[in-house]
Amino acid sequence: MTIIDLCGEWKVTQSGTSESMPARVPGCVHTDLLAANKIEAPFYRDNEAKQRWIEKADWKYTRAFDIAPETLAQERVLLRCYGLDTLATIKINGKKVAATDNMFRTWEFDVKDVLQEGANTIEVEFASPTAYIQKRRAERPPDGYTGLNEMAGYAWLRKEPCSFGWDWGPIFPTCGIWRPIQIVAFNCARLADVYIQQDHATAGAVALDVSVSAETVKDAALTAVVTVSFDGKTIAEARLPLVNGRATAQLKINDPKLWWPLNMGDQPLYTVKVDLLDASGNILDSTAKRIGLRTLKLDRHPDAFGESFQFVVNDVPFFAKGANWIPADSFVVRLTREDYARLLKSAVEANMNMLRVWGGGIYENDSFYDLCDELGICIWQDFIFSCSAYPTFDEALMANVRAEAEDNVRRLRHHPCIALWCGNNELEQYLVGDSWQDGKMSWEDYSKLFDKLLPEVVQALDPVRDYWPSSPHTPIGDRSDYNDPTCGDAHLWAVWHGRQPFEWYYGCLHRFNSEFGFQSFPEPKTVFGYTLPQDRNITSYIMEQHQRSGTGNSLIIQYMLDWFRLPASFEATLWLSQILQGMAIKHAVEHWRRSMPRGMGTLYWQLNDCWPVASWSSLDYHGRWKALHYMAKRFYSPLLISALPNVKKGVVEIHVTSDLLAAKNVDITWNLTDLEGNTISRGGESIQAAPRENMLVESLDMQPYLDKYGARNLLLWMELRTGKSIISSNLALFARPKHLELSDPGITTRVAESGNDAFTITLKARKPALWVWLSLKDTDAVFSDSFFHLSPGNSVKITVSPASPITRAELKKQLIVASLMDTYS
Ligand code: BMA
Repeated sequence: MTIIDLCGEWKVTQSGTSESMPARVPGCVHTDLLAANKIEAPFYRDNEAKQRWIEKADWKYTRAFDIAPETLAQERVLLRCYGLDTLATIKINGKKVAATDNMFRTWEFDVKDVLQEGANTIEVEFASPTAYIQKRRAERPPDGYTGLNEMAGYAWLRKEPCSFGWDWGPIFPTCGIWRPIQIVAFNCARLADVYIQQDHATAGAVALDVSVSAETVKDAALTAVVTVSFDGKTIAEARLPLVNGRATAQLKINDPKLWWPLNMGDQPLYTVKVDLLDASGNILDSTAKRIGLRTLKLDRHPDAFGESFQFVVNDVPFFAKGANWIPADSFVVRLTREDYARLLKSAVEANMNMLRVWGGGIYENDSFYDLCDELGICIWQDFIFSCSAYPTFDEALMANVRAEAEDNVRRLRHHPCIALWCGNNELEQYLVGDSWQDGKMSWEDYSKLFDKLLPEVVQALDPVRDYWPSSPHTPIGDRSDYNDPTCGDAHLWAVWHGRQPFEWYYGCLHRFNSEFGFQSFPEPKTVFGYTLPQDRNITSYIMEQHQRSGTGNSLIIQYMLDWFRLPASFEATLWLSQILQGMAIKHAVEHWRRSMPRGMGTLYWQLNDCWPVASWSSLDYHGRWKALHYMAKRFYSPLLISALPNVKKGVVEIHVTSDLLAAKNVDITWNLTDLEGNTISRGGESIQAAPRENMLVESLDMQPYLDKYGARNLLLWMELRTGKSIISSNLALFARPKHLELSDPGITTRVAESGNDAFTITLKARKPALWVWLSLKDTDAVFSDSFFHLSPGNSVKITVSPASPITRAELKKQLIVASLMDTYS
């Protein structure tokens, strides 16, 4: 097989003009214009609005390439495009090869007849996606519902929905050859498909069925050689003839090393290689897939609360802890494996074992799923349909979607990380109703796609994986009655969109919370990157341009005033918004972890950002950790100590939640102090934390202390240790922090080098210091902890390896240590 890579240098021209500029493939027109200095940085201030002309134009990509006579002489010669975004017309040597209309498909076209020996040219012209969706809308009015920030009509085009704007994302519907493109030439036959099935029924072994199918150009005797290797060593091999282009190899792996999600075990990966041989033993084609040996199911069975909704890996149910993933850049083409690794490793550091690839973005790149396999992050994978009625009455769209679903299920099904296929995001919630004329889909139209077409594809190509029609979805009773607390998954938005207080979460006992969230601003460093000094007020035009959730900034302030004093400066407002966000999600997650096994998962909205913006993310566009991410690291800890204070009843419950697979002996202590840090009462006990359970360890009678000191003068500090190490710590308040008369905590810091460009920062406080955070003025750094509480007398050691090496003196100069009190003045 000959493969000619067509990636690299191309030229791009705006259609109807003659000036061309250099282009990169894979790439997109916005990044090409940026590289050619034709546009300013798209995310800076309000440049987005000035760049909307780009999406209205058509763009032509061209390049020349050579074809050797022996390539052209092969029996089949194809053009293979792994991703064309989106409305492409392809010509080779001036002759039209094809037109495409789906960015999520892999396209192949026979090009033997249009190619010539020697010099050839290829041209891929992209038509304006926005002109197209406007045209389709006009043909079949009115629209299905679209949110405030999304361009209406995006449901007509199989293109990343959020590129048309979202309530956290800008409008950059770009175009380009966004994944590799190549010429493929072969004789006789090639591999058409390889599907690997695992059977775990026998103890001590895993049986693999490797089904191979070939596409043949002519009759020929073909052989498949299948090898399984682990750690570079071949551990199983089979060699078998293909009959009618098919063969299934059966291999056995003894003493299998099982794949586990994060914190449950390791992530061993096996490689399954398939070679296709002709009668003389020549290799015609080969492929390799990395697999993990595990079973991973969504378990739904009737139980005391209704119907369970829990993921079960290797027969062990586990609490899913994580967040929702959106495209990590408005220009997804510039994401590298390193970018994915940085974000996914941050997810791991925050103890996340599951992410939901949300249906308004893209089916992610292979490297994303490879990394999740390696890191033990399970993936809830939505098909890419979100927040709109879809015109499923359009036969051509349905055929297009079927091909897209088949491509992506085939591409991704070998990944051990994938836990679930889900039909769509939030369509059942409010988009299905009487008719298209109401801006909604009928249930009949909805069912065609989400109850029939997509589950059919999953059943045919990946039958062992579960399919879930929508998120959220309720499987019992009236399905339009979403967010049923007894079954299914829930998107709980009364906090934030519904303006309910954080305590609202305590009334929710859903089975699986796949979305809930609260916004914050990014940190000053990030905000300074998209603003000028005169923009630095949260009500400025530019700050509001970088806020897409309606009146989001005023909502942040509304909640802030419920909890905190009005911050004294712009920067303090940014930081305090992060603390507020962290608290909202901490309330929710700790409550739902305590509710296990009734509730078996929390995926907060949202992990990451696609540009610098005020949003629900815990990692900003640059991957900088917001307060929420540090708090997630603590509230997602496998062993968690948490408190549930009830001032009205005069009690506080102390809980220990364990996600561990085995019982663990732990020591827990609590220390009730006044605001000066003087101990009023303390206690502790040693317990055995039951595996995968929540335990109410203690109900402390607080009435005497509330009577004597008042709710505004009490702090309850809790710690959970195994041996000498503190595994989890927490603080309970009995009044809103704004009402606490805190004193200056008098924090002191000591900085020591700890080798390999890392430092240890020792912090001490004279008085209780709440939400102590660290940052470096000009250098990026993730600290071992931040946004924690410091009790007097205790010293806390924080480690840090700045992103770019700096000296101790430089670190000391840049180091900012602050706490709640610093937002007051
Ligand atoms: C959800 C998501 C997104 C949205 C988020 C915040 O429901 O599915 O569509 O961005 O809420 O509003």
